[in-house]
Amino acid sequence: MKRNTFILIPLALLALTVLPAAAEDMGMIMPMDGKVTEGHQGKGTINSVDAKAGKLNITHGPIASLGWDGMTMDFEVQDKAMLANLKKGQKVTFKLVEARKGKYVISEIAAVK
Ligand SMILES: [Cu+2]
Repeated sequence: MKRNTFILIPLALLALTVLPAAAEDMGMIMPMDGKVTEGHQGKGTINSVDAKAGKLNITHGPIASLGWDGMTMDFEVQDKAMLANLKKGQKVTFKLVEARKGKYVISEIAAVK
């Protein structure tokens, strides 16, 4: 009995120290720069920007992860501030997240140099 206790207590302490460390590691290997985070990557060209409405029209290429063909369509952005430096004719890469069932909005967007 005494022997088991000596083994179990160190094991329990080990589990308590290892588990939070593992969770922290996972956070560290998933940078928040949009490259590894969840979402669907798209590429396209801006046709128009409606900064007031938080919308833009993009002609985008196929987005394989969504099974989308290339098309021209309107997108909403998560934050209107994202549109500040974007304008017609710019080539962009963007990331889509599902805001609600079947409704995809742009969570990140950047002009391609
Ligand atoms: Cu589309």
